Amino acid sequence: MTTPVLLPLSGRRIPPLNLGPPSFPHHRATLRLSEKFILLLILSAFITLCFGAFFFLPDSSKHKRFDLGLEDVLIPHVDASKGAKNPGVFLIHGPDEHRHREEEERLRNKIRADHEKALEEAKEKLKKSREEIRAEIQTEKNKVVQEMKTKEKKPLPPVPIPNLVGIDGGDPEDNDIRKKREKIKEMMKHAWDNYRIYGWGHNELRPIARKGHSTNIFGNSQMGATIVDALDTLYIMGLHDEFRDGQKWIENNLDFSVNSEVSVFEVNIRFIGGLLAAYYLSGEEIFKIKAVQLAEKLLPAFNTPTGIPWAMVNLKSGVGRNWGWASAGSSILAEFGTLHMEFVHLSYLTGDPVYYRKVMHIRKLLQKMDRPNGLYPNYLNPRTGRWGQYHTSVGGLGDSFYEYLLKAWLMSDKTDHEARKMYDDAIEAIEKHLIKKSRGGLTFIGEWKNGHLEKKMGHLACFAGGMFALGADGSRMDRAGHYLELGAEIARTCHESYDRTALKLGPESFKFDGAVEAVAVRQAEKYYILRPEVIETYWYLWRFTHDPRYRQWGWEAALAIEKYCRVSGGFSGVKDVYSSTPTHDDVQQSFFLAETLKYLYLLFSSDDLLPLDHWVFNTEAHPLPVLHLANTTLSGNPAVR
Ligand code: DMJ
Repeated sequence: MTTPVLLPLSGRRIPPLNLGPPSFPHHRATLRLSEKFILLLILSAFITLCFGAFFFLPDSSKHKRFDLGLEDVLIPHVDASKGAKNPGVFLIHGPDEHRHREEEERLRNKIRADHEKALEEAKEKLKKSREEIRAEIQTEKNKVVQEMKTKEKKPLPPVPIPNLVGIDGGDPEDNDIRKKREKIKEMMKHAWDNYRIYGWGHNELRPIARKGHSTNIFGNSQMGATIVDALDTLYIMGLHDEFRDGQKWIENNLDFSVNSEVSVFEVNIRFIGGLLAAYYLSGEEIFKIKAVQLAEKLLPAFNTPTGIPWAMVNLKSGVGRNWGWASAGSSILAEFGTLHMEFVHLSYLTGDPVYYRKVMHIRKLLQKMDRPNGLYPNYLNPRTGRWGQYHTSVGGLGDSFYEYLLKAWLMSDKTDHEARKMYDDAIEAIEKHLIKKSRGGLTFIGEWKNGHLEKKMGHLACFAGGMFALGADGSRMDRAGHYLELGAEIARTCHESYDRTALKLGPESFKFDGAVEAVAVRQAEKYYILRPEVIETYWYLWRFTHDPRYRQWGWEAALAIEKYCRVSGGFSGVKDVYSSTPTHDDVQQSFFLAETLKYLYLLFSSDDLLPLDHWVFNTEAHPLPVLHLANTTLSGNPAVR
């Protein structure tokens, strides 16, 4: 800073602080010091301005404002069609003019006093030596660090812990089934041990290169995604040493104050979901604390004109943005619509309604919007609150939004009727417009794009078989039988998509076009990346029907994974399921441990392990307890017992 600085209040020109030449060791301190000084001056100017402006404001703006809070939660900030509004604010009018005058006078005096104090402080600062000022800055810094630490350590309020039923065991009676279950556990050990050796602390593993791996959903961070994602699977399999190893890493290394831009959705389903599930299963407080710390870091993503969150957020700066590829700068339905379960639990565990309010706000906004043919488009612009491209799918971009409507209802002990209604309405529209039967008699879920139905179904959409079965009970006009049947038909179609390949593993996406049925056509759609959705559907169908075909189909998939995806350094996806000599993609996805192996293990367990009337699985297969609020107990947590 070499030019003189103007002090706005007095008009006096004062020289800049002379802190010596900006030689290297002092340079940063010099800059910071000058910045601080300027900050003080700006503050003085700001106070002066406010002081002056106060007298020029119209009378009504000086009246006191009251925010109803709750209204703000229940009604969107911006209604795309009607413009901005803020129903949570009202003014006090009335005869008590005198009282208002006194109040104004009091405020004026306060502003005057603050202003003078700030000036005094600025003058005092100018009298101090460089060392003194530096020491003060250091003290302030230490104070902030200390405050942050205290905040991190602050214990969360004790809340009644839901009755936790069936968190271990599940030994099947049948010997053959028990052996299969053991085999799945061994596969988990292989995946975990290799990650432990070659990828520890990285997000994922490259099992062939034998090193860590990551993708843009985790930004440039090394947040141990596989550890967090795998914890609850380790726990239910009884792999307690491995679980404790993971816990130790989390205690000592998992840090969210990183300058990294992450996917809000992925971090929510894998990290927050994983940490919450680990907390409920083990009762270890650290998981809850980490989940809450991380959730706080995600909150700035909701600072958009509509309250619909950005797809990505920088964990350090809080700056958010959307994926460059998303239609018209939109946020994605399956991303902003897949936060509900975790956020409700966060509010439940912290006693802080902020999380609940964020997701309810999204729900209310969606309820108000027009839906073409009753379908939810996949893209919604967070600035304007308008839909982007009219593309609807139950697979990628849409999938877990529908799943979370149903699961919000289940998780609330079936009391969240609003969520159930939204689910029922959505499913009716989906059935009417997207679900068709192929010539060969296979039921499939197509995608609505550019005004017509694309007869293509993604591997991701195969989860819907399980969803239909899970939602059968409680369906409108008691159509439980119909939805169970629909679920079974989707399971059959998805099984066909596996069975019609050389490797007996399903492609990423398959078509129904003329003679082509349940087969991928484009080379780019022939890969299998260890995804869980088909096995997930087998498991739900197994739980609801006990039809042995689901265990048989699940076992076929497990054997194919073992044969074609297992390598000495872990498990890898394959690039072409139609080629009998597979090429590996060299990625062991974290969801392979969180979901694929967990669903397989549950498929070969008895139903008393994580029973579905007590647990609801988030979209990454992390079990969260149903909040039977009438039936909770403060000592229900195994850690407290
Ligand atoms: C998982 O991360 C979740 O299941 C998500 O909902 C979508 N797909 C992947 C696994 O395929």
